Amino acid sequence: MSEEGHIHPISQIISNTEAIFREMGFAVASGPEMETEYYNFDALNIPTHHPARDMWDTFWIKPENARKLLRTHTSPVQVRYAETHKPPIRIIVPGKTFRHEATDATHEAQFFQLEGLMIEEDVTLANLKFVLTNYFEKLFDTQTNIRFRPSFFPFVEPGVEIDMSCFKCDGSGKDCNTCRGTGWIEIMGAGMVHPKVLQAMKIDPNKYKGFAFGGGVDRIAMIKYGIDDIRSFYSGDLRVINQF
Ligand code: 2U9
Repeated sequence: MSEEGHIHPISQIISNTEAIFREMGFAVASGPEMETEYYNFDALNIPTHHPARDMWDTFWIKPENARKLLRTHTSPVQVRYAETHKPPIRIIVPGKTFRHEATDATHEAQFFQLEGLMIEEDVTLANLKFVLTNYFEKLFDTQTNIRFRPSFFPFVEPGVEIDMSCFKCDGSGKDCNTCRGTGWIEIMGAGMVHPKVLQAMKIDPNKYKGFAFGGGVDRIAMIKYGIDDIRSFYSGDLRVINQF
């Protein structure tokens, strides 16, 4: 076996993603992993009593009354970016995120997210559809369709779940492990940025609109490479990692 090192599969997804979005005029932004309650929750229209704020879902930094935490999504980076940049804004934010939860095959207490934000005068979900279709086509190297299903996230209105067409089969394969014969793969959430979130970023919701999306990089890597246990990425077992 070769002794040469190589790039971790999660890092491969992130660098391919950055290249694809840069071609579409998106900048890549980053920010702190330790956040304040304001940037992680309040600015994103997540109500005070939302269960995500619970000490069982979020790692709070001691002393708890300092209201600092490990970010549960990369969304605070978009809020910070909007404080220092005027629209038009086109950014993606890949980065490490944290949830205080039990680990199993599809959950880790530490994982990677990919979020994106585009704010201009006339942005719609049609633009989101184009941008994400192009992203999936380049990342999975195949012709792709996407569909929206109605959903809810406090920071967007309307909110949608995004499915991409299966890149392994045409939907007729009942035994397809990737889409379980449905032809569709749940890949991300998205929506139009909520007016209250635009206001928190000091952007006039009457003048500007924006779309935002978010998903797990680990999940994208698991789908792309057919990995069924998220813990494989962090186990340090070279027999797993060297396959990708
Ligand atoms: C700003 C405004 C809006 C980012 C978004 C989602 C929908 C979403 C989850 C997918 C699975 C997180 O990894 S996950 O647990 N996220 O569905 N994220 S819209 O919306 C934003 C972000 C920043 C300023």
